[in-house]
Amino acid sequence: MTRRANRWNGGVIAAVAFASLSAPSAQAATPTLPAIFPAPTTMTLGDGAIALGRPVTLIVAPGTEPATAALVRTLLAKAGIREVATASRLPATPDRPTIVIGPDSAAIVREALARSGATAEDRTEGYTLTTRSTGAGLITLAGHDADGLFHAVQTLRQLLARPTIPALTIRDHPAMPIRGTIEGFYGKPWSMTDRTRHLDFLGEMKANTYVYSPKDDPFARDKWREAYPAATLSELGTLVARARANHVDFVYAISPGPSICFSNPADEQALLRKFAALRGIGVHSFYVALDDIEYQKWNCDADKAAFGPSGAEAAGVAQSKLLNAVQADLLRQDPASRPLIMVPTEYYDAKESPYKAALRAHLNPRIVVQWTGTDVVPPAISIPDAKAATKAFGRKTLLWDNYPVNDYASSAGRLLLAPYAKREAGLSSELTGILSNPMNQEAPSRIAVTGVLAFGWNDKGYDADRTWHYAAHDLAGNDARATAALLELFDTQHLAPTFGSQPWQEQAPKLKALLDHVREALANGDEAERRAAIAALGHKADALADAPDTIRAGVADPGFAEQAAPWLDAMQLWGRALQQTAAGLDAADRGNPAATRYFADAKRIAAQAAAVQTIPGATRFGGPVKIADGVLDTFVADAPNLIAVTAKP
Ligand code: 14T
Repeated sequence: MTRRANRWNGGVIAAVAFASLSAPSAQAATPTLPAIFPAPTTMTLGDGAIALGRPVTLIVAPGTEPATAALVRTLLAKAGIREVATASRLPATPDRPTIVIGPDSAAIVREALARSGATAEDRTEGYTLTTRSTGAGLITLAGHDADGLFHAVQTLRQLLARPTIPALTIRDHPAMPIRGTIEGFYGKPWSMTDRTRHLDFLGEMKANTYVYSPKDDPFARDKWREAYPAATLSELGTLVARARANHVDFVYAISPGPSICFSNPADEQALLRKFAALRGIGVHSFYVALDDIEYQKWNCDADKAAFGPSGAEAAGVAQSKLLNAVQADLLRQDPASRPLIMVPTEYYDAKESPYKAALRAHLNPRIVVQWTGTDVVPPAISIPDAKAATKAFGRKTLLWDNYPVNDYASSAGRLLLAPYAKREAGLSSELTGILSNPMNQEAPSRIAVTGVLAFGWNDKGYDADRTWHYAAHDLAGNDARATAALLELFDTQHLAPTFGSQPWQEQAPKLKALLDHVREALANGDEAERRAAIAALGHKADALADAPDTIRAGVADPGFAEQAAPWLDAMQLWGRALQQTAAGLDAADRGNPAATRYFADAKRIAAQAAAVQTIPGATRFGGPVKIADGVLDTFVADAPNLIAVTAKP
């Protein structure tokens, strides 16, 4: 018998004993519907299951990208399947589990689908994955296109984490055509290592877009006319290849707004020259960002002569002219190129305005327009909000979702680790897609971004909490203890601020419920209730104090512990402060005057905890790290006043 971490299923992570992988013990376990993230469009359970861990046969249909076939082999090896034979024909009854992969146009794939009673999925990026348990088992991955087949393999990757694959049929395709991230924040850009890991993560999550737009790359904004140094260009080229390997479209964004002279042909040429250099390293998709610029004043006198007096409407006309020229050039260079994407200067609302009317009237309808929802960091996004944006911008928009970005003043000292929530199911019919603007910290960003990508893939089947748990589990390398420790941390970083005073996600809901219960028991409970509440508080304090070490040891990705280091340090100290607080309450409740000393220790450790600083330069606004602020700090401060310290005779 081997012990393995079970998959996440329905809200409980448990280490469950399974029969050895090498024994064909499919009959032993009752097949259950797997949890796959992003949730597939449809998934139905059949009869029986296929036991893996023994030699399999792999049939790669003509038309399969060699890299996709190689990925299947890698995943099988990782799942402990050491022997993989190849074949080019389907056996009448397979004596080994047989895996067929390929485009759904290939005859052998069609034959395999038919044997399983399944049909091909005909949507862009779609696939069918069907397994049947007859004989030794048949697993078919049929891609509608190369991207769809790659996505099918990502689903297989999640299925291979189980000891047996149940008989099932998945037909799947994305609800939104564009899903991904825009590295669009202020402050320290991601490192090339961060980006490489992120592109691999996007591939695993069936995303298809990464926009390169760090505000602090001088060659993309202030010095936009200047060529990249050769070394930087070559590093970007490596990223572009990594994106392609992950079936992710690498989009290069330029921000000429701070200095461009719209009527100067030399500036238009400079922009096209910059794009041409990036085309030289394999970039085929481009973006012009016009956010956070002064659009009421021209940058040159010539623009006044060309477009009239400066103002929002004239800016809309001038921007449209530039963007239309860029779009025309893209098609000239590459007729198969993706549409140009832009973010307008008025990206933060869907209100009718002279600027938006100018864009509507002049901007080539092929060009994709982004907006952020209302107020830059919106408290929620509804279908009517998106409809208003469609109307204002004259086309379906691509949402720029400013979550979990933490580059603004009210996010200082925070990681944003709450589930991705408050986006209305059904937005897929009103948006062309969603790009998440992540945090300066790449690895912690994946918690929220997993939610964004799962929502973009299947907004109607999206479950914020379950996806959040999956993200924790995945980051923890499927380790149950590390997952639980991560969830403790996430609860202390649950608050999501807006630009206003009202956060859109509350702080530390789980810890708050427990602390409220302790307050309640102290105020109104009998002795047994007080003791039980104080004991629960002690356990919670232990969990908080222990989580950082568990995370440092248990989360496989070194980027996470590095980037979250100050939060882990501060959390450990806050956990210890709460341990002393619990000891103080317990002592006081038993009439032990040592309570005073415990409370004093708690206060001292809390002061140390509150002094932990963010890594200098890691974010635009730094400062003290916040841990469950407004919940944990207030409780530690209040605790000595909740109970009298008197010696029992
Ligand atoms: F273009 C956009 F959609 C956008 O959101 N632009 C910036 C973005 O780079 C930044 O990461 C994000 C969050 O701070 O908000 C925008 O930047 C702002 C917006 C403001 F209203 C920065 C300061 C502001 F006052």
